[in-house]
Amino acid sequence: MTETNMSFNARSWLLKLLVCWATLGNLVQATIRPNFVILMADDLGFGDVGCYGNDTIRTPNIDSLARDGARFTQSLTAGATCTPSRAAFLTGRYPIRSGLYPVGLQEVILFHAQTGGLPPNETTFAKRLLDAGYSTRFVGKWHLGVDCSAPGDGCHLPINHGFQHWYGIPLTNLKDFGDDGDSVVTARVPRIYTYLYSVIAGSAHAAVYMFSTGRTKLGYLFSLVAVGAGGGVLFVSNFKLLNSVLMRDNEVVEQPIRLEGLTQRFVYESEEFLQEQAVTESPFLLFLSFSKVHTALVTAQEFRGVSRHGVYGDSVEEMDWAVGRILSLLGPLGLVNSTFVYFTSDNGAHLEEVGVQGQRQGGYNGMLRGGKLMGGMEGGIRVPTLVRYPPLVKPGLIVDAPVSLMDISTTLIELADVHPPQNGVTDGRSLVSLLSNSTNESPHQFLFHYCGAKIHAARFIENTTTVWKAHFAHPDWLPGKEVCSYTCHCDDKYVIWLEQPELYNIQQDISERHPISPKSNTYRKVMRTIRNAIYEHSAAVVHVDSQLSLSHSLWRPRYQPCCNFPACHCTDPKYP
Ligand SMILES: *[C@@H]1O[C@H](CO)[C@@H](O)[C@H](O)[C@H]1NC(C)=O
Ligand SMILES: *[C@@H]1O[C@H](CO)[C@@H](O)[C@H](O)[C@H]1NC(C)=O
Ligand SMILES: [Ca+2]
Repeated sequence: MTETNMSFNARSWLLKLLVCWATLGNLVQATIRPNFVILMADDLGFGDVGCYGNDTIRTPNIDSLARDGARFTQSLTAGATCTPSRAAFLTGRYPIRSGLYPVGLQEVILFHAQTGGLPPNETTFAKRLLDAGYSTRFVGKWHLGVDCSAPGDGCHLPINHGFQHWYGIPLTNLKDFGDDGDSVVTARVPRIYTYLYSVIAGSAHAAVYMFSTGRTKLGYLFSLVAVGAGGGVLFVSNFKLLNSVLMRDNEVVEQPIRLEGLTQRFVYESEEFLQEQAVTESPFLLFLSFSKVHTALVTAQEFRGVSRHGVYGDSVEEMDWAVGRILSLLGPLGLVNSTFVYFTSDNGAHLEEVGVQGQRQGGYNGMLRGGKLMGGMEGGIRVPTLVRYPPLVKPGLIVDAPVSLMDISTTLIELADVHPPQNGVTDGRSLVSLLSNSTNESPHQFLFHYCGAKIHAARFIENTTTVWKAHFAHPDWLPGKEVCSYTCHCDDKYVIWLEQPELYNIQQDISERHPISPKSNTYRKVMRTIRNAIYEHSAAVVHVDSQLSLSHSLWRPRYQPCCNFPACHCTDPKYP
């Protein structure tokens, strides 16, 4: 054999080996499908946990994910409040595409007996994983609707969106569900009772007058208005009874919810599922969606007064305990290496949240401007986000590239090796390359920061050191402050559209304190690029009707859950 021949053979042998290795790699990838544990906090701020620089709050378990996995420094939700953000998270699509945008002042689903929610034709990642053979479970807060077109059809519930079973709150935790008399309705509309009583009195008077002067049609009309307003009084004053509901699959199991110990129940339900799954062949998806740290801030007895930040801090620490319980179970079950753990928050901290005595009850967004419900304000959309998955992610990895919560859908689908395409446009991108540290570039070039149906801000990711953020609109903050009276709104009446949009290099100016001069070439060039991107994106968004429209949001008594009618009172028999 000549020398050339030999080296040729060696080369072809090496080539064969490489091909073989690559195929084997694919095979391994195809056969080992990871389990997924998704942990989602509610309203947890960017500055509320230890691994994001908070040195007075104790979150050792959440911090352990940063130590053992990846910490994202620029992870963005697709909405600055619960319902839209969660819809986008589950579908990998901007909430405008599924109709989860407000048309008035109702930014989220606020009560049970209405018909809006995540439409059944949307495909969640849970649905796709279920179709691919995953066991799926949802525990905790849903907040994406209940019924569509018949009382009790449960068509918006997790059970219709890819989860085999679920246990939790269809709505959200609300101040009204606590015991201190605080109410989100009266916080938003402080004089609601005065209004309603005035309407009742006024229209009753008018009705009497109309009847007495023989104008019976008008008389009936005014009577109807009076009765409607009376219904309003009943609804508002019984808000807790009517909406504090806990479900298992399609059944109401508790009303009103006992908030004390609820996190413990969520943990227990999750542990039960993990234990079942550890002995089965099929991979699983567990979505544990905490009702913390949204108000009402009620913790179990053993977490009361433990933190240095009042009842809010206690709630953060209780949630951290819960995260610890889940993580520490994966070890003994032998699931650490096969399980992709993701922790995030659905939106940033609610800066205006206060308790009955006016004490602050919202979280902290660190160096970021603004908070929850402020559309494109950074504090409302940049959230703590961590991933632990030992086969892919090296411990202590820090990812500075902008990513979106919408990316999780695509990432999970890729890791699970699921192929059939999703219904409609996907806005999420895979994070696999960032997580394996084979790139430090964002998978996005643009991200649009919506407030309701309108884009209030946008990001242009030029390269790893330059990320531009343009603001087109601001909330109409209280004079001299960067907060609204209780919540900001997306409705144009409550928004200031800027004549001169503001531009920042947010990669270097995290607090957005140094706007780029509008006179500069950079400003003109970058703004042109951003405007073009917005134009192209918006032109391609197919209109769908709002799920938060008035017609969806009228109170429908027939859709009202009520266990042990007419008491509307029951206690989950599993947790007596
Ligand atoms: C830590 O979080 C608490 C609770 O939100 C907040 O009040 C405090 O300012 C934060 N501290 C630091 C140093 O970030
Ligand atoms: C990133 O883009 C900016 C603005 O165009 C440019 O000044 C900078 O050199 C670029 N950096 C890299 C690493 O490409
Ligand atoms: Ca939230």
